[in-house]
Amino acid sequence: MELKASKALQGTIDVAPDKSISHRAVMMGSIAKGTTEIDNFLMGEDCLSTIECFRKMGVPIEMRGSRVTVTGRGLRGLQEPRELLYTGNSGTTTRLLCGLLAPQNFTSVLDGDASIRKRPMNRVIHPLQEMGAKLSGRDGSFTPITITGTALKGIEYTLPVASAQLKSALILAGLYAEGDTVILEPKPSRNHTELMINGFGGAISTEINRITVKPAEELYGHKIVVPGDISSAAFFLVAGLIVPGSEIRIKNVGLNPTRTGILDVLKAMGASITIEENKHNIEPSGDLIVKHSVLRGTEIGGDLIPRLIDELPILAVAAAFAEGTTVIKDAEELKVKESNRIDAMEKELQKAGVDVAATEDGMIVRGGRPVHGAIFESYHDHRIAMSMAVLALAAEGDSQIRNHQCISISYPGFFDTISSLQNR
Ligand code: SPQ
Repeated sequence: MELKASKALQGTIDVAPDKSISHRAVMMGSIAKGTTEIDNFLMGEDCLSTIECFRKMGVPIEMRGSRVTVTGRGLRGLQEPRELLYTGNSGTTTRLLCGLLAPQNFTSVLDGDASIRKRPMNRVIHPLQEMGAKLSGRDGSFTPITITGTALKGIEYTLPVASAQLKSALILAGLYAEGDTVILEPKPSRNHTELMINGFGGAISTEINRITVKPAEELYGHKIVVPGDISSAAFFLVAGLIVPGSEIRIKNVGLNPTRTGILDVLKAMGASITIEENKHNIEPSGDLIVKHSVLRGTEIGGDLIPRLIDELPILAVAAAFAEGTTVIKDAEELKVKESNRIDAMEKELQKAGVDVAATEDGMIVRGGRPVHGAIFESYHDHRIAMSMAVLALAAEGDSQIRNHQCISISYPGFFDTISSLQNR
């Protein structure tokens, strides 16, 4: 993909629907009784992998435009899949399914692509085994994972990492366990699973960092309207800030406080971003209006990290265009995403002339130097590809993004959205 320095980006856009909520809507809809209608579903490859897995377990799922209709089979109604459940590139599908499949009365095998095969699964395997689950992964902690369904018991478990995927896997297992499951989170992470299960009639309570899951009798299908993904809006927030003369309205973006760390950080960097909240649904949402701004460096760490974990690559791009130093710390989790996002961003930003140094748990970006175009690599990681594409819009000279097709994991229309802002 060839990209040039862009003129001002102007206009109103919708961004890709929320990936985390789309996955969960299919999962909950499948184990609920009755019909779940999902509007504005993300037709990205990761969420399509989730749909395929549930179809293989006998769940009728229809797709029409961006609407998905799931005919739920009830809490105990999934069927033994005849084939391996292929989770593609999706960590969310793989880890949440470990928790959901552990208490079923059948055997299943999960596997994904080359990137999934490298991502650690022991973080879900170990606590599920404590609950009595029978899971065995390649070399103990990688896919393929074989899951022999069995009865589970609730446990109290302190998460060693602030991971919404790990938390959600235990919550899903806890729905089927005997007794309560109590999860202690070191830092709050996205809570879409908790909100959605309660919306479907489950009983999950959260007191600060303590989540209690009551076993469920049955969940009931629901209508869900998926908001725009703030992780996808992030690319257009930063593009609007760094391309001179830009002004963009991003409509209907999910504003769950466990996901809005990027807004706090960009505002601390001096960004002009106005938020117009919509009427509150299960998940809050609203429009974001961003205007080109002079940015300054900042420090990003601590409790903020789980609230913006997927936005750190694009925040590193914003830091390259800011005056002064930005320090990203406490973010070692970036090493075990679709790629090692610390190493990948260090290498690619350096190609553009940015003063950046990777650290053990993040990176230091000294902004304000001229940024130029280059031939960038995606590492087959959608967020790296989109981050470097945004950098290219504000860099001097031409750029190329190699292996950019991975963008369809989370944002199939990404380049069309950019073009729509240039052709006004
Ligand atoms: O699903 P996957 O591949 O893990 O997706 C990523 C992403 O960048 O899209 C991470 F690579 O997002 C995760 C996120 O990092 C989605 C997610 C969720 O929906 O629960 C939670 C976060 O992961 P984790 O490991 O912190 O729980």
